[in-house]
Amino acid sequence: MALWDWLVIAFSGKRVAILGPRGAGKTTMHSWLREGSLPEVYRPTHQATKLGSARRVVESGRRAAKVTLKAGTDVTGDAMNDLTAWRSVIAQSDVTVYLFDASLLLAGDPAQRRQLMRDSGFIGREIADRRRDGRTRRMAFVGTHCDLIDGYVADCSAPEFIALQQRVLALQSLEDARWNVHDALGHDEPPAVILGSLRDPDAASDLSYRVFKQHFEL
Ligand SMILES: Nc1nc2c(ncn2[C@@H]2O[C@H](COP(=O)(O)OP(=O)(O)OP(=O)(O)O)[C@@H](O)[C@H]2O)c(=O)[nH]1
Ligand SMILES: [Mg+2]
Repeated sequence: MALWDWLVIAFSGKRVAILGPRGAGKTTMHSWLREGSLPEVYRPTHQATKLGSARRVVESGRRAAKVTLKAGTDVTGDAMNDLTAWRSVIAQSDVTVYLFDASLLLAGDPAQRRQLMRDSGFIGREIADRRRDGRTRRMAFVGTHCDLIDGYVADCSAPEFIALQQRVLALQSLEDARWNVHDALGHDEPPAVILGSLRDPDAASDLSYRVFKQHFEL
């Protein structure tokens, strides 16, 4: 059964929902943004957890962004059982970040693909239902675990990185998932796909910078 984990944080006054399948890196990213450290071991999130407020500086090389994280909730569970919780997360968020394991998706993992389709369909419907609530919603798909892909280089201006991005963008499942939310969002372009890794602090810092500062300009 599909398990979902949700966390909502307030980012410079914006509320951010971090969603995605099991093991995609939600707790890791949350821990990085809130505490500046990465969990030592993988502990699957089993139940909703309250998150306190925190101040953080997100750094990437010489660049730094100050962020204040307000209190939020880290929710997990079977999509069918946790419907109310994650629905309310989407309803409250300005920015939705959907994490997926890019190495699994690229390897053709059927579970990752199925969940991507199901999740994006659900998110699209939820956003569409709230189109007239006065909030401008934005979304990005963020591929983690790229460090596990053969030949991965972390420098996003390198030809190898750009080639990988093209391979991922060419995946039909990701294309379909982006279109699942495109109409609901009502923007000209379907949501962006941002690739990286949460394997170590440097990688996590770089990826969060590119997602939250460069892309969403939060
Ligand atoms: N190599 C590598 N490992 C990663 C990356 N992102 C996360 N991980 C690892 O993957 C495992 C799962 O990460 P979590 O952040 O706990 O995943 P989650 O999305 O919270 O998963 P659930 O709570 O089960 O839904 C952890 O061991 C992380 O250290 C990545 O980009 N690269
Ligand atoms: Mg988790």
